Amino acid sequence: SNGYGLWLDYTKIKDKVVLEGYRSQLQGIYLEEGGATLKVIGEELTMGLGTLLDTNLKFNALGGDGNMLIVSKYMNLPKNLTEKMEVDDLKKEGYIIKNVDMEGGSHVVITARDDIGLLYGTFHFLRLLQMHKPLKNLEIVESPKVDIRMLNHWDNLDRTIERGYSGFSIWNWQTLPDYIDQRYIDYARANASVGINGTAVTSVNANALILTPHYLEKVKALADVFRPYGLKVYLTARFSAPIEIGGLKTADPLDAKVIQWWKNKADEIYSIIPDFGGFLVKANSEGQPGPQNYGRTHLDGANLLADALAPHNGVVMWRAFVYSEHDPTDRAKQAYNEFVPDDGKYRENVLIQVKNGPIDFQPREPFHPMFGAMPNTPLMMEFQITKEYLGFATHLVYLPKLFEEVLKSDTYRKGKGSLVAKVIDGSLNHKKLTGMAGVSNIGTDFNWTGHPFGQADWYGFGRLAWNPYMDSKDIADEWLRCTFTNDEHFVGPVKKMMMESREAVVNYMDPLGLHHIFDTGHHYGPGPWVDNLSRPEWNPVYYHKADSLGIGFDRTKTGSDALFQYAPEVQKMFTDLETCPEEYLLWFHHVPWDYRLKNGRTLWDGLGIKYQKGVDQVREMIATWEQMKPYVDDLRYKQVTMLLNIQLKEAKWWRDACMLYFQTFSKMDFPKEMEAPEHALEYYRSLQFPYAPGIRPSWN
Ligand code: BDP
Repeated sequence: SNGYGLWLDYTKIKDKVVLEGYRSQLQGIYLEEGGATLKVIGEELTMGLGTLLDTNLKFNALGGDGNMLIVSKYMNLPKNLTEKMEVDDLKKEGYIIKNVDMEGGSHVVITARDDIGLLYGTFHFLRLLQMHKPLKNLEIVESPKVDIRMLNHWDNLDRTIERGYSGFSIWNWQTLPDYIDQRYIDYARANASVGINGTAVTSVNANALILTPHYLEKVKALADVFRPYGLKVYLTARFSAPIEIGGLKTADPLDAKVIQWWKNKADEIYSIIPDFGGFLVKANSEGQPGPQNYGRTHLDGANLLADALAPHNGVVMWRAFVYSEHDPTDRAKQAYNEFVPDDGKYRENVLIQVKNGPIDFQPREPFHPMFGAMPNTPLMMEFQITKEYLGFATHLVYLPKLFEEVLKSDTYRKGKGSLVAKVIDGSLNHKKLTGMAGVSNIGTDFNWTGHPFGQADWYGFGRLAWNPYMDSKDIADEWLRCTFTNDEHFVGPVKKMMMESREAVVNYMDPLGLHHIFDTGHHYGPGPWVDNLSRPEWNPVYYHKADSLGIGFDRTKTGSDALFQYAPEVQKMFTDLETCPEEYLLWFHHVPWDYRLKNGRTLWDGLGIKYQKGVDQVREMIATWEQMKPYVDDLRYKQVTMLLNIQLKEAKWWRDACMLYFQTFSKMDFPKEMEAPEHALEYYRSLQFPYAPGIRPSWN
């Protein structure tokens, strides 16, 4: 295997007992007839079962002899089957997989209300086989907990990808619409296999050209490929498009001509792509145009686009990632201040898309205070699957662990148990519209994601968007078995390595609540010393605030009081040093260098010990991987080995650069647990990147 096949790279089951069991259970297939999605199901079963069981499958009519796999919508199943099934809980896109015994045989039935449900059920069923699960006593009832489960591609029209580390954009705008790259199909299939049902194909730093007829024809071609897989297309809408491609003098959201322009544009798009999903918008953020350019608000802007899309059932995903250099308060507070006062005033088809934390996809952030604070507005989650601040596609960091931590955080907005997951699935405030987005890590690299383990982040994002209560460990288990092998000698240790990898990166980059101490522009290596960028809140020194007294950002009442934006229980927990988890210590507090941590050591020692621990954890990962050679193909074995060695080198780089720099303030000796740095601080400060992918020109 070379990695292109992802977790869907079916291979013949080697375990004889398992294989024979499956063969006798699956003597034939009944697949309902129908349109494009049913055809896709047939292909997937032919290829999947054909390969896994190494047989030519027989598609039969219902009612013959033998044990069958029956794939059919509920309404089309014969009564003697449906009477044995309970479908009340089955929602749109959901499915049931169940054993039903009848005269003639013992069958496995996959049923659903719609074709896409059948497709999702089919993928689930194939996963059971890939994982060697028994096909007896199946009683699987699955419905998605979140409506919109989508990828956000930060892909530019010239095929570069902002924060993309796996090659160039897979969308070839030059050869579209006439040339359909096989990748588009494989992409749709992979997404469907984990329940992803939407994709915004263009960057949030948008180019208005995508909304011109020339490009819309190309987008239509993609939408046509994706449709059978249940994947809807969304586009990013540049707020100034009415000026740039519409010839208007203004983009003021209250201007009648502008209102008409967006309405016409929406009508035009839907005439080309009837099931178009809607717009994703970054406005008045980091130089992007928006309603505030005209003295209007985010509310005005979002509702303008919502009204244009509403007749076609389209949605607006308006991003909350806004912060202004003119606002002297803490950057972490700004999104909440902008949006929360307008809770309940947004149109019904608007979702506010909120990053998981209040700053920007750091290795660890507390959950965003907007979650739970807007009970009358749908808030959707934005995770970043591409690892802008977690070592790009070079470091092995299993992200679903991070996602899970956020989703299981308690907002306390309606008392204990008001988890972020409940905000996202809408259950906390009975939301009608729900969503989760992940900034894609996919590119033209042969294996899609650069690092072979980056595939697990795509996979895991999809699984969590389907069910935000899933355990990241179970997801790792699934992914490993489907992608590599079921051999327990492999699955056990590698799963452990994945589960620990997130804490490792926090330890060697940003321990104890440190954040945003990355070097300028590329955000790859350490740059805690950077203080020369034009906007204060782009500089690492703004975030760590190290001085002779101590380190950390005081976000309590004595500081920026960002804590005020959380529910009282959360405020209290983070404010009190006794109860503030040490993971968030320097996020919320400026603490003296000789402050005593829970283990009795000084903060300074604790910092050094954490950095060292991160390095040691990567060493352990390498030791684990070395044992895995017998279970993995040579190619991926070598790739991961090389990448882990880079990760070790860079973990040390982070440790040494940060500790040497912070030492200029603490003036204390390194703790005895810490290995001595290999170079002097000046060396680390002088390191330059000749080339780092994914940066926009003149970006911070
Ligand atoms: C930051 C990235 C920047 C994005 C921005 C965003 O550095 O490239 O444009 O987020 O989310 O993480 O809009």
